[in-house]
Amino acid sequence: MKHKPWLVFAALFLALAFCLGASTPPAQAADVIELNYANFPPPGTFPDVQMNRWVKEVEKRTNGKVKIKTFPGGSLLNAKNMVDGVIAGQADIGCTSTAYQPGRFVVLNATALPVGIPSGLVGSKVLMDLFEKYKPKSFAKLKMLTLFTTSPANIMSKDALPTLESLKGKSLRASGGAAQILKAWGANQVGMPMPATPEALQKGVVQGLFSSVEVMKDFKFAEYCRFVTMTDTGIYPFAVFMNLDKWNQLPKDVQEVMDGLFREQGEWTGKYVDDHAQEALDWSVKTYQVKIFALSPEEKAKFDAPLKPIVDEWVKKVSAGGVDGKAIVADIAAMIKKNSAK
Ligand code: 3IO
Repeated sequence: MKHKPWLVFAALFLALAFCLGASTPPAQAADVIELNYANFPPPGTFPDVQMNRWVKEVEKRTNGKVKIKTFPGGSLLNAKNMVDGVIAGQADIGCTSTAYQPGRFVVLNATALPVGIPSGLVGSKVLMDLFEKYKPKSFAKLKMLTLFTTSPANIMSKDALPTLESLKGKSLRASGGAAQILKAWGANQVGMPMPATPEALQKGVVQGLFSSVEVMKDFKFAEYCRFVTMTDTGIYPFAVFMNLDKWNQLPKDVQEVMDGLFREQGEWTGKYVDDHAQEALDWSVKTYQVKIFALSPEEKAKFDAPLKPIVDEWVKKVSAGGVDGKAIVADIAAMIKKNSAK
């Protein structure tokens, strides 16, 4: 073997660098805890806005001790693999709509039944109350950071759908509890996560969607959907959670900052989505002359009638699986009342 003096130099250099590295006090940068946060919808949508608000508050309240890198638009994890991805540590923090896995998050998804949640703010408070009371096993491997809901769902469509009769056979997009509501109304319900909806609308796979109306502006759905029917029923629940090992490694003061944000962030988001839904409707009317149908009391009664069996059927179904559905529904009713009074 030929002698290679540069190898000796390289080895010496590395050994010296190692000794120096080990004896030098850790650099400032090493004190910063870096976390990443995966989100499924694109920038500017309400789950993205709340993510940026939370990140800013955590960085501020920990005096820069925590630095969080955000991955919106499914760039790290998407709607369907968010929860398992965070459990596996592919991201430290994740945000998803639990409606995309209705059979997995039974307790939280009960809020998406037609139980009369009047707003995103009340919905968010109810969802947090429910989580704290039931501590669902489906989140046992995660640390919950906050919870919130959308505003009540309305129908956004290419054609005018002002009556229950006009929904029959229309292909409309919805997921989770909202999907059950659409089916009860006789629409042809098509399930897909929100980020897949713009293409489905463009290609004519669906003729509209059923969700909270801030998407009219944030996803520019008003360009396709020139009609909104104000059904104001059904919400989508959202959860933001952290990998449990990551959480357990955080210093106590950082954990306290995040725990202190649990309720504040959920309520902030509920209020934001309510305000933004109204703003988006006004914008849609002004920009695209979108027509909004309010339901007359008679028409409202027609929309409500087919929804009555949904809750009872859900109670029967989950009770067979060992979940006390009746207690959950009763608790939600009481929590709506309590949180609407304030
Ligand atoms: C939603 C999801 C991503 C971005 C904006 C949004 N507004 C309402 C939702 C609710 C939802 O999850 C859905 O699929 O309709």
